Amino acid sequence: MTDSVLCEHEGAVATITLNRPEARNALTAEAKTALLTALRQCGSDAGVRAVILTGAGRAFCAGQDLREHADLLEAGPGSMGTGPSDTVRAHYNPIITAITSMPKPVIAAVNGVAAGAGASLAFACDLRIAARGASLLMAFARVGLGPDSGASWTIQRLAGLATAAELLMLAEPVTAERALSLGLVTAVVDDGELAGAARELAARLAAGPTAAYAAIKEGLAYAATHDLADSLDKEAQLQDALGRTQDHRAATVAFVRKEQPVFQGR
Ligand code: T3D
Repeated sequence: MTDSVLCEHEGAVATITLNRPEARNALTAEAKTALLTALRQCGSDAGVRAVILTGAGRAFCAGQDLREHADLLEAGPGSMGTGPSDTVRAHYNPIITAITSMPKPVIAAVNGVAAGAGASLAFACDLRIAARGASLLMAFARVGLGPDSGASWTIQRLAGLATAAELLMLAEPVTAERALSLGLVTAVVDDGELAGAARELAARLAAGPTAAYAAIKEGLAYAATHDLADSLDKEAQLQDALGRTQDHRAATVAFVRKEQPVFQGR
């Protein structure tokens, strides 16, 4: 792991920290590659059952590193074998897919401003806890861009089409409290309590039925783009697989015995 992205493990919880606080954790090519590596490692590590994504210092993530981007624009297409906007396909899309397809819960602990693709990262996570002083800024239009990293898909599903158009076109900061009222974040806590609240939630999820959480993610993503008949069939497939898990059997036996279930994540 590089310094620009840290990954720490505590029990079954992994915390990925974007770590360029001097640049509000803006994403360089190197940081995006490191983030993708960390996400994929967490995804494939059976010992990790919940992931926290957060930022070092005052910001969650300021999105694309505009200094690096300006250099690429200045150098012109082909300067690095790619055009400047190839980063969407090369980096952002795989990062978002790594989060949404990860078979375990991913929590964004939004510790400060989340701007542009930085906000998109948070929206791609399963749950978002924001510090009261945090804000969301759909900054794309401020630099003459449209949404990327899934924001056109996620915002309207979280908060509706009208809100998505407003946030993307006006590109004004959204306070944590407004984000909560819009459904863009799951909870808001006092700034000093964010890390603890995220750890507590992640520990709870890490002690839960991991395969069921993976099925919840898969089922919700499927239903977002399919009709009811297809979604019913998908649910049946997922339930069939879950019915054969050790966690389902153990939890059913525990219920009958009036005991608390202990989930092993299998
Ligand atoms: O091809 C493609 O499609 C590319 C993909 C693009 C996807 C995107 O993410 S587009 C959107 C890019 N992000 C932005 O437009 C946000 C730009 N940043 C800001 O608006 C503000 O910095 C913040 C609202 C995020 C934070 O404001 P504040 O007042 O807390 O901090 P600051 O003073 O503006 O910034 C502190 C430092 O971080 C400063 O550096 P300095 O002057 O101290 O050396 C600033 O330049 C740096 N910084 C902040 N954001 C970025 C950044 N450096 C590079 N890239 C950034 N995005």
